[in-house]
Amino acid sequence: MLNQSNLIVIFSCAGRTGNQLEHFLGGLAFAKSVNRTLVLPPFRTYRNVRFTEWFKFQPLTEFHRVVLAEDFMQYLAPEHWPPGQRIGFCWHPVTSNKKECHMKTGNPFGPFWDGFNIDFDQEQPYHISYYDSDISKWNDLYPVSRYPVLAMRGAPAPFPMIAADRPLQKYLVFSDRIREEADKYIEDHFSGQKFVGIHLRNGVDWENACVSAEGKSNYMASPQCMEDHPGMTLTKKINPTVISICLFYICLSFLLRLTRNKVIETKAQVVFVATDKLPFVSEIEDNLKDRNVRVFHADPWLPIIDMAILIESDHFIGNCISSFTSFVKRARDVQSKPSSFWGIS
Ligand code: GFB
Repeated sequence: MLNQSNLIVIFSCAGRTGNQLEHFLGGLAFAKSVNRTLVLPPFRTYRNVRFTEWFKFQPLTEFHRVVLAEDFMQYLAPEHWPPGQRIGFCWHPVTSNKKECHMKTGNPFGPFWDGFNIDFDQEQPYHISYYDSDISKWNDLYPVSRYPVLAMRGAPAPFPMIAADRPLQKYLVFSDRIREEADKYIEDHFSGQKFVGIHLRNGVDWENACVSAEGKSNYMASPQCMEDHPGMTLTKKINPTVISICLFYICLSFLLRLTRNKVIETKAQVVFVATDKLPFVSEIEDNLKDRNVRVFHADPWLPIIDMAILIESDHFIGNCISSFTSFVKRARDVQSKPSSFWGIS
């Protein structure tokens, strides 16, 4: 397998965990549509995290040809993409006459490529949109014979990903290490018990996001819940005629009510809270005292462990505009597990 020259290297590490995973799946769909082998990039935390630290390699091969970035650099790059011939591609609107891609400008871009000692000899903006990503257009412009490797600054795919690509999630299977760590938490704390998993976003970046989202019908990951509610807008106000995605930030009683409803509906004995900041453990526990429900908050060293636990819950409540939620929701959808969103019950 490691002898081909129609490859695509996509830096899909813009943003944090949920963002990166969403970009990755968009890139995977794109690689398939242009029939180029996808180089599996590391994820970016404070370091480059080898793709297989988080996900298995094999399931992805059932969808498309892939090669690990580390293998690509060791075995293929010296022949097909040697220093001196490294072009960095990026998307600019057709109206733009910018000539640069700034492939390595800033963090995490610089450290990502530096992790492989990659420098670019040339930068080349492209203007084809994802929706035109048929093989002929790309091959006419960038034939494999001349461009054996396309290295891109970001996935040439929309963010959030298009609904049709969401089922690709099924090819993202956690590595044994991530699976075992999440399973161990469940085993040690509430083995065999039904649980409702909830995702709370209430850090300072979310406060700002809530302000920016106000009144919009589309913001960040919101298509995941807004697409079924045409004409509705995002708001943090309490208003039954609109979706109130940020509501729980200011209205704890709403959070408690929906959590309680889902606990009763699923006959859960446990609530598992994943959050970037405030878990409201005692508030949720007090509100469910009559049902003897226990509330857990793991605060794991890796956010992806929270995701892996949430995916296992009997019911999941997520945040409509969060891509962290999107990952969990997509993974549950492909397993036909039920989920709902704050503000939409
Ligand atoms: O995953 P992410 O892209 O989702 O970024 P959003 C949110 C980050 O916050 C995660 C932490 O990668 C984690 O580092 N985080 C959020 C959590 N929820 C949890 C949780 O339940 N458990 C743990 N352990 N960590 C976007 C950001 O976030 O929100 C943008 O990507 C920006 O940079 C925007 O900040 C407002 O889509 O929710």
